[in-house]
Amino acid sequence: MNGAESLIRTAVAAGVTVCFANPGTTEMPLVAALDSAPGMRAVLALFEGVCTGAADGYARMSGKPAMTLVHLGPGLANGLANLHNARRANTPVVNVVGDHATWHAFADAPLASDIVSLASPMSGWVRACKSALALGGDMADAIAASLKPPGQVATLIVPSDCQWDPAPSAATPRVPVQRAAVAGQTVERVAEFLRRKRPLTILLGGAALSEKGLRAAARVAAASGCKLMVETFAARIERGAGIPSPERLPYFPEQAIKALTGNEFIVLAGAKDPVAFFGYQGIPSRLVPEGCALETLARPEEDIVGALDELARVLGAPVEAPVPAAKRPAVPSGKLDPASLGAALAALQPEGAIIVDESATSGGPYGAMAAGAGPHTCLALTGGAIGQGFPTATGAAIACPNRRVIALQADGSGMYTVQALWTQAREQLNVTTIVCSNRAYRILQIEAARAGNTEPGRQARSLTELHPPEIRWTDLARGLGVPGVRADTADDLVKHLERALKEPGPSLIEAIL
Ligand SMILES: Cc1ncc(C[n+]2csc(CCOP(=O)(O)OP(=O)(O)O)c2C)c(N)n1
Repeated sequence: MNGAESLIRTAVAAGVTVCFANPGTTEMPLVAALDSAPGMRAVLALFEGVCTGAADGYARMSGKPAMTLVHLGPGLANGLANLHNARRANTPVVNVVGDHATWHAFADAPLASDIVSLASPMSGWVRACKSALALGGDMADAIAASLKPPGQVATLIVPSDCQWDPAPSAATPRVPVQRAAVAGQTVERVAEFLRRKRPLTILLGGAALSEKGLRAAARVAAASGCKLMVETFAARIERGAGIPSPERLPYFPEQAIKALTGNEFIVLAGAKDPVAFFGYQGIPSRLVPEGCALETLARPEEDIVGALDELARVLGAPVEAPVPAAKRPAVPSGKLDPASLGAALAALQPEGAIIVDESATSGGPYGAMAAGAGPHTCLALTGGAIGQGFPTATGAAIACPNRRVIALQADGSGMYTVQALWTQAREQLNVTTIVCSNRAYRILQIEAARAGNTEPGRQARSLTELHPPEIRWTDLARGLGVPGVRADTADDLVKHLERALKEPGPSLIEAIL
C-alpha cells in the first residue's frame, strides 16, 4: 500500500465515501488510489468552487463530510469562496490539497505557493502531511477535526511523495467529539426569565432548526408566550406542514432591529449574536436593541436540541405545540414575477424536497408560501459569497438520491459556478433548477437606491445590469448536458415545473422575471 491508498482507505473506514475532485499532476497517486481502494465515489467537478460547494451541500444533507481533492494553492484558491460559505454554515468538509513532493519544494516551481496561508482563513484545522507513514493518521485526524461540533472545514495538504511512498496501513477512525450538554443552571436561568412573562424572543440557529429543535422551541413558546425567530440565512432548516415555522429575522438591519425592538430579553439558541450583514452609515452593527439583555441558552457547538427539550420540560410545556396546517397556494396563472414564481414552487414542490435557495431578491415571497407545503428542507447561502447554489444542489442530490432537489437560483449568482450543471448531467442527479432571470444584480441596484443613488450613471448601471448581451440559460444548460426550457408566464412555469419534477435527472427552467 502507498500513502494515497492509506488515505483513501482511512477515509472510507471513517464513513467518508464521496470525493468531489478536480485533480492535477500532484494528485495523481490519489487519483489512482480511488480505484484500488474500494468504497469511494469520485465525482469530477469542472471548477474547484463546485467541489467545495458540493461538499458543503453533501454534508449539510448527510451529516457526514465529503472530501474534496484539489490541485495545489491555485486549485484551493478557486474553491475558497464556497469554503467560506461552508465555514459560516459550520459544515464538516475535508479538503485534500495536493502539493509538490517535499524534496521539490526548494525549487519554487511555477505552481508552488503558500498553501497553509491560503487555507487558514477558511479552515478550522490545517495540517501539511510530512510522510507517507503519517498520511493515514493525518486523514483520520482531519476527518475527526471536521466533525468537531458544530462542524468545520479541515484542510490536509499532501505532498506527492507522501502519496506515492509506501505506507503500512490505513488508520482507524478517531472517536468523534460529542456536543457538550448545556449546564442545568443555564437552562434554569433562561427558564427564570421566561417565567417573568416579559417580552422575550428566542433566536434559533444551527441544530435548533432541525425538526426536533423546532418542535422543542415551539413547546417552550407555547408554555411561556415568548416569541421565536430563526436566523436569517440558515445552513439547513426543516419546514412545511406539521413543522413549527417561526418568523425569519429580516435581512436589512433597519427591519431586523425593528423586529427585535420591544424585547427585554433575547435568548440565543444555536444562533450567534445577530449583526447587520454590512455596516451602513448611521445604523448599528449589532441588531439587539439598546437596553435589551442578551442571554445564551446554547452555543452552536453545544447540544442545542437537548437544551431546548430540557427548557420545555422545566417549564411544564405541552407535549405538542401548534404547527402550520397543510395549505398550499393556488397554482398561479398570468404574469411571472417573484410572487407567482414562489406560488408555483410552493404549490408543486413534492414532499421531501430539498430547496437550495440562492434566489437573492427573487425568492422573498416563496418562504411564507411554503410553510404549509409538504415537509421539506431548505439550505440557504450562509456566508454571502455568491455562487453556492448550483454546487450545493449538486452535493445535496448526491447525499439524498431519493429526494428531489430544487435549486432556486438567481441568475447573476448562478453564473459564478454554472459548471456544476455538467456534473449534475454526468451523475444524472435529480436536481430541478429554476433560474430567476431578472437580468440584473438587483440587490446591488436596491443597495444603490438605499444609499440615495437613485439615478446611477451609465457606468454604475452597466455594473448592475446583466444585459446586453442576454444570457441564454436554456442554451447554456443544454451545452452542459442539462435540458433547459424557458418560462415567460406563470402558466409556462407551472407546466414546465410539473413535468420536470416528474422526470429523473437534472433539468433547468429559465423563469423570465
Ligand atoms: C463572491 C461574491 N462576489 C460578489 C458579491 C457581491 N454581490 C452580492 S449580490 C450580487 C449580485 C446578485 O445578483 P443576482 O444573483 O442576479 O441576484 P439579484 O440581486 O438580481 O436577485 C453581487 C455581485 C458577493 N456577494 N459574493
